[in-house]
Amino acid sequence: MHTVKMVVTGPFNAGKTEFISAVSEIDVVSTERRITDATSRIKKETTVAMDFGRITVDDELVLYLFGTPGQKRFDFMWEILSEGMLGFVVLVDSVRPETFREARRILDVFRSYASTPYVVAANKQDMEDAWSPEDLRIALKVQPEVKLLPCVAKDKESVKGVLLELLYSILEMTPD
Ligand SMILES: Nc1nc2c(ncn2[C@@H]2O[C@H](COP(=O)(O)OP(=O)(O)OP(=O)(O)O)[C@@H](O)[C@H]2O)c(=O)[nH]1
Ligand SMILES: [Mg+2]
Repeated sequence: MHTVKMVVTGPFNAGKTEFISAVSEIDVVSTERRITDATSRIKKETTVAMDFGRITVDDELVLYLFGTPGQKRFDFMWEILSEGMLGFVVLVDSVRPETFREARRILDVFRSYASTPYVVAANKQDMEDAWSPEDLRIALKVQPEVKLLPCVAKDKESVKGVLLELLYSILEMTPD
């Protein structure tokens, strides 16, 4: 049995908790707490430490998913959560261009932790104002060889698609 640790990161409100909840076969261990500052106008709860979920791919392979907090004040958790990861997903909130710069910063921070494969997921593609993956690639300056995938975190199949692409990239790096 092989286990693969993947980290799901991205800016505040990008959909990380939703993403892990959509595919996890166990109840997600989440650490959401009520927001008491000005960001509460965006949503009522935020991840303060981590989300944890698990998905069995087949008899041989189990994925462990760790979601990070998005708010900057909890970013001390990022490096801890990245320990031992084999790959990561950067979730982008495709409807909030004001968060794209932060998404790019997070991508660079996680790349500095480990030179593992990663994919960028353009989340909330079901929303009318969503930027297309192609436009996001330009805005975030994502290199052509990096996978930038459309995503709807509420949709299990969509999330599975993103995780499989990351898994393929990981398997390409580790022959046998
Ligand atoms: N329409 C739509 N809404 C989404 C999607 N993904 C997430 N959301 C919504 O976006 C909001 C934020 O989702 P969360 O999963 O809490 O975001 P997060 O990245 O975990 O946020 P923090 O932990 O606070 O950084 C919630 O209201 C979700 O229901 C999506 O693909 N489509
Ligand atoms: Mg969260």
